[in-house]
Amino acid sequence: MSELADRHEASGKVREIYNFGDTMLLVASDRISAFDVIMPTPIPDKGRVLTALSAFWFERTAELVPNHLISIDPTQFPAAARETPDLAGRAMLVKRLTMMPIECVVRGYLAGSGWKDYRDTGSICGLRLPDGLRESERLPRPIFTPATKATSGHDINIDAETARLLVGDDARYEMLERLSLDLYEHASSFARERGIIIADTKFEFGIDETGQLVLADEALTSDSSRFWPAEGYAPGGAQPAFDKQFLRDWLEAQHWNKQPPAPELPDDVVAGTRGRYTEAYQLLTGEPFSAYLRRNGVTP
Ligand code: Q0Z
Repeated sequence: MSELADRHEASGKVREIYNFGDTMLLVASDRISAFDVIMPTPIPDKGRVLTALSAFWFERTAELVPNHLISIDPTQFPAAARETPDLAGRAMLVKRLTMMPIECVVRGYLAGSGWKDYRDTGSICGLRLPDGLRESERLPRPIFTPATKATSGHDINIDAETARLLVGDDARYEMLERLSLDLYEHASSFARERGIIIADTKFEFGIDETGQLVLADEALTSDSSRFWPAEGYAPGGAQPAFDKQFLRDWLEAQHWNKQPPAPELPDDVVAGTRGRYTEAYQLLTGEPFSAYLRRNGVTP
């Protein structure tokens, strides 16, 4: 077994955590899920695009809130992680924090569970919204809609009172809300000018050794957010996902029953989906994804 495998700490659906004591390595794989099922075929560089986007946003938002990123440069990684070639560009060395027990979700548009809750109750997380809003409509202003990390499956929306109790400190809860709204405002306006609507996004925060709130996990990626192409945006129905719509459309046409195992993906679907991820990177950062790969020593 490799030195790295000995340090494995946790697995997400498409990511892994390795333990280095006060630091940890977050590794984004090329696995992709659709309709809540992991595909048997990876999307080359998908994990690198998501790591690149997180690193881009951490740099751009460092003036708003400190974040957990130490480095994506493998020469800065602990020895046990330095030599694993596939890690280049897809791994983040981060500071270990004490994580907050809520997911900090911000919604600027009415989609997903937010749309369903609004349609059924007129509210999301106890926040009353105007009547007559349509699916995917832009909200009068972005809203903070906390959720809890469900042990199995999807997050559970909670009201502010429940979230306050979980956080245990009103001032800290209000700081999480303010930071989340500020981050969303900054990132969504930046992205919108570049052709991407960030309909909603989920932040995770932790507390460092000095008691300060720190932005953690991945941030403002298409896995932690809904990215929609601004071109063709049309409220009144579901919007296509910037990254996964090509794959979803192909899967729908296969009449797959959405139970595992998913069908193997043909080369054109893999290439088309990879192209959506790299296009999102290029639109947001203004540089071709190949520049990120070269800068970070990723060799074919
Ligand atoms: C993030 C997750 C992943 C599985 C724990 N800086 C931090 N300090 C302490 N804990 C975390 C972080 Cl980012 C932490 N997760 C989410 C990520 C695989 C689960 F890559 N869990």
